[in-house]
Amino acid sequence: AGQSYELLNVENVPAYIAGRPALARLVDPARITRVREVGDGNMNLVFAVEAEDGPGVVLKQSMPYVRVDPDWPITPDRNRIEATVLAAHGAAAPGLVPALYDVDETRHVVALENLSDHQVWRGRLNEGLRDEGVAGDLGRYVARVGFGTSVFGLGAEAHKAGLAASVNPELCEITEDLVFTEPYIEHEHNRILPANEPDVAAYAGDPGVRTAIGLAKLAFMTHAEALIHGDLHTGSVLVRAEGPGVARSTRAFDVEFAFYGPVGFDIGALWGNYVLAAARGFALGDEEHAAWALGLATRTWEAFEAEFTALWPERADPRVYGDGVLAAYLAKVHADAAAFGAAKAARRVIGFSRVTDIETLPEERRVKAIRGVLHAARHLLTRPADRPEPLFDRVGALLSAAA
Ligand code: SR1
Ligand code: MG
Repeated sequence: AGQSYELLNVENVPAYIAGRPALARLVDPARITRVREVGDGNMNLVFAVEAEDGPGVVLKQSMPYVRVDPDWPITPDRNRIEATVLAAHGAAAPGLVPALYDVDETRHVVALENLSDHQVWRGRLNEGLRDEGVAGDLGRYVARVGFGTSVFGLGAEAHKAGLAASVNPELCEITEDLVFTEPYIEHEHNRILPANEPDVAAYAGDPGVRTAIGLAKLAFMTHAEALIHGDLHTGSVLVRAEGPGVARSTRAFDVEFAFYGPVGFDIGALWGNYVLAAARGFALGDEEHAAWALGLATRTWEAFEAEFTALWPERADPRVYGDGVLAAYLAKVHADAAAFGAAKAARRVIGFSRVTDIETLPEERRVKAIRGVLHAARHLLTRPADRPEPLFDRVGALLSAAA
């Protein structure tokens, strides 16, 4: 794809910082000690900048294409969208996203808080580490954003303005295709191990699954409830573990897929990734870790429900939105999350963009883990009305049986 602006690299980052007054005040270009390319996502370039004194900075630059596939054009304006959303999420959920320092709409760079003392949660889960409190922090994050950017939190006028300012059609189309369409059709993006072909055929060919996925896609495309994260998997979460003299810190990052969508999509993204983490645990014979990972679904849900309920008295129009509406809305988010969680787990074992939880397993174990994930996804799609405990008890039984 054509590109009319200079990309960052480890050599030109100091000069870039020198040319941005807001950054040069934060990091003296002459005192930079190290620049590392640390991006491990599919989309962007990410550089961590360390300085002799001070906390440094992270620079994230969007190209006009997908990082892992330069033949796939995509708007670099995703970078500006990310900055706008980060500011809104930072206001709604202080301390749960990285701080935003600078936005460069010409070279499509955002400057963010350097969180090098944090690690990506997916990696920690893969190592079998159990960070207590993170799932609850994320439930609170989704609740604060889900309330604070909604009609409930903003009132009618500001909600409409927020919605109009946050349309993100190209990134939404990626999700519509990769999560809700491609895994259910023959597509060149799909990669299926021969031993899993019958599993995928049974899952994607199930009429109940197909109807539930179709309805989930419709909800994703039309339910403009709040300015959701839009890609809240465990690789979009940074964690600093609690230790002597160190407080736990949880930050949701990478909000470029954000748009006004259904709040259950963010809860579901977490649930789907807990299922993947649990499938890995069962495949490796670590039932204890698998059970812990599945228990995170309840931790996230309970924290979400408690925080949203605590915010409810602040709602804009209590004349109409009474407590019956709260109960019914929470039930809707829960049911949505089950379907979205299934879609998010299944896409990672059928389609484009895989996850290390599954991909780093030896092939024989991977086949079983994928089978378990598809059984679990089918259950989540066809029994969405259950509460988390029984729903995820059954999910655990299905994952364990497949392993
Ligand atoms: C082009 S790859 C896009 C995927 O990576 C992101 O993390 C999202 O999950 C998206 O579906
Ligand atoms: Mg990402």
